[in-house]
Amino acid sequence: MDVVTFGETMVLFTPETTGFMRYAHTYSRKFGGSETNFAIGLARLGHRVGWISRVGDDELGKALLAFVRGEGVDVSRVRLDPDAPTGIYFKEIRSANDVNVYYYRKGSAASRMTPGDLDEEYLAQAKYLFVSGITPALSDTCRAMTQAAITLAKKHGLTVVFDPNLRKKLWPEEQARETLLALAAQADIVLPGLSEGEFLFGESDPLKLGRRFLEHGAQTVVLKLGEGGAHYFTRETDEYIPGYRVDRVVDPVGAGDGFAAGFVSGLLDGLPMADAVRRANAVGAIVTMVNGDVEGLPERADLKRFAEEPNE
Ligand code: KDG
Repeated sequence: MDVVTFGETMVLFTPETTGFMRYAHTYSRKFGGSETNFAIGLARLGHRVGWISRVGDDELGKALLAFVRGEGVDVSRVRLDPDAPTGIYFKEIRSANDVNVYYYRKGSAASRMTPGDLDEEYLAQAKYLFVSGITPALSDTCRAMTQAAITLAKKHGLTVVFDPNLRKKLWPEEQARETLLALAAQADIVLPGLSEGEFLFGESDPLKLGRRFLEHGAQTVVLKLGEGGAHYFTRETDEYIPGYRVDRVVDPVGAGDGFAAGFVSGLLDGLPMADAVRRANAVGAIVTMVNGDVEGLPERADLKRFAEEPNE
């Protein structure tokens, strides 16, 4: 396994019509969750990736599991929980700039995960652990699991990649800030968006923000600037990498996970930091052109077409 991740994936219903969801009568059924969006992104680029989770032992949970498995992600560590349902979320796209998500996930199977859901041997053989700031927001036991995963990853020499993925609907702001800062301090690589950085450090200047994350503990920080691209910072250097122009954004949800997949894929391929960030920008941009959290994630040939990357 190159990468292991853990967290909740939900059944995603999207109205077939735009505008207020209250008027929608028909919905498409998809699946979405930050960590599987990321994992599927890596699998499409040919990497080996495993996902640890729980889903309900129900029809939707089985469909979700079959979907993620079918995308080439190892789901051997996912448990079916007979006592709790699979989480659901709705995505209302009023316009590309006005997307709302509505969660029905309280008490879901995944929110009942504990440190006991982690398999130490399984984690130990990977190179990277991807941690999303969504998991610690789900419950106290998920928060404990997140910390336990990082501790195990460090024990076994994995590189810990952390995306703060701030979701204000899930928890009180003060608790979110405190927890996400504590996790960022332990990660090797942090992938914050500009607004997440502002939320965590009260700093909006990208250059100062990048350095704040480094001082806080990370070895590498890649600050996501949306359409503007990204700026990476290491102990030695920093560089701004421009983004790609997208003709029409259809659905921005999942772009950050695609960005993370592109970046880690670049690192796994041994690319220099600037090129890994370029790949991250490309994957993130491609994702926005397609409706769905994962449907737009590119394969190597798509990346080559979009970003003139070599098609290895
Ligand atoms: O990054 C996209 C995710 O936010 C989406 O797939 C759903 O995992 C999700 C969440 O918790 O919002």
